[in-house]
Amino acid sequence: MPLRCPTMQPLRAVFVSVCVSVCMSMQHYPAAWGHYDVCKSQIYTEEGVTWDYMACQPEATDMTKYLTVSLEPHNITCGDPPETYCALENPYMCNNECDATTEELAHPPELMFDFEGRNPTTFWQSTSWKKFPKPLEVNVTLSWNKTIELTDDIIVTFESGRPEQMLLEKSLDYGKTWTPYQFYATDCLDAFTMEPKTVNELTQRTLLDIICTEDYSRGYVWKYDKTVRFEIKDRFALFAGPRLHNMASLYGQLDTTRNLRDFFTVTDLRIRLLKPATGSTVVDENNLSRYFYAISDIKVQGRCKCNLHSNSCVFDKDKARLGCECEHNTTGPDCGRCKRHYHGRSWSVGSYLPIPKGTANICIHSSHVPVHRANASSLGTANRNQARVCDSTMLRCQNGGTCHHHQRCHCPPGFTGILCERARCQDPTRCEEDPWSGQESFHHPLLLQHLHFLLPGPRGLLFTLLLVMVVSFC
Ligand SMILES: [Ca+2]
Repeated sequence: MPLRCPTMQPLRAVFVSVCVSVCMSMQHYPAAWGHYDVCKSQIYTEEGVTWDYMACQPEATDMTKYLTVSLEPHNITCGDPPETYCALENPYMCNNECDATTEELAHPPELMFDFEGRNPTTFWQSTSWKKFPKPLEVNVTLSWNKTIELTDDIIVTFESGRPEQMLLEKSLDYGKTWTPYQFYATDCLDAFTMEPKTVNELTQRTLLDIICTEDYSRGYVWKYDKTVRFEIKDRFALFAGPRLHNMASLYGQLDTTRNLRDFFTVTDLRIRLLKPATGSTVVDENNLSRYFYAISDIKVQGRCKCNLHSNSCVFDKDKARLGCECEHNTTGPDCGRCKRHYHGRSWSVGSYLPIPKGTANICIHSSHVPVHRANASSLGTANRNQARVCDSTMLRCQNGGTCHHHQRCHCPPGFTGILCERARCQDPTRCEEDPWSGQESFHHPLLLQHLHFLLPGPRGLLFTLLLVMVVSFC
């Protein structure tokens, strides 16, 4: 896991170098892949202390803490007037009371998101199907007022039987338009004229297909299987392998396929309950109190979408909304544009590639042309798809170089470097080590000098010698 290096003082920069070198050596381990939890760190180069920028994203978390829930119809919650319900499997067991005016007997929507683990469970409950044969339909809408990226399965736990027909929808535009995520039915053909499928039948090519599944609706023995899932991880696994061990492959796909990235991104989710569990092919019209919806828990794991320009997302209680704390000279709720005076080139999303640090694609000052090494990662040396190395209008290749597809500068003879900023070395015996190789700061003699200065005495010498051995080994 990359270490943070939060120092500003020149002398301590030596330690920063060590810190960065430790970071880099640790990042060889696959376990460190895909964290993207640091946006920038200070490094020591021949030009002094400077920033090294990386793609970064907030940690995944329980997103139900930040949502607002709304129901349609708005008066669909039970208890006004009070009602008594019977058990689906036993019409003579009628001991479920709902009364909105009594706290112990009320079942408001927020009980879908409270801390579970208590016994008995707490749950939201709808009115019963007293208007049968008119359909009993309820929309449960979860809104974040912010784009978020789903990172784990959506799990809805029912206290009633699982619905015989249900649709999960998503919105990417704050609820203006909706698209289906997945259909659920005891009989997909009958309910939605769709062939039943399971997520296991999806392939990389069909991952974005919207399916109808019968996995979560069948069976009368609902007491033992109460959950309905939308399988995010199984979809990830199509690229990252069954145990998600190859996240690099997934990140590569997310970088290059916008549809795929958008597939897991939402501002709102809508659970459309279309037909309650009946446990039978016929509805018992003499006891409609057996039919209703009740949900005890909804799990949504995800992270704020910050376009890889922020590792932190905060909830503003006054505005009641989440917002990214943007780095890389970006701004906006999703870090979706460059800050004022930082339009040296057009805004660009960060990139997961190259693993493990990605490419920051920072916004640069309008008057600034980046030539120093610290921006190497932000210039996108390795990402062929998202990173913009050069721009014909705003960020010119130097010394007569020409920009090709925003990806590389074609340099004239005699010049080299990402932006053709360096004279090509004619005599290798007199050339310095390539400053773009990314390793020279570890071998810099000043590093050892400063270390010995900072750690005097025999212990300092021993430490210095140990460091020399480590550096030489690297
Ligand atoms: Ca609950």
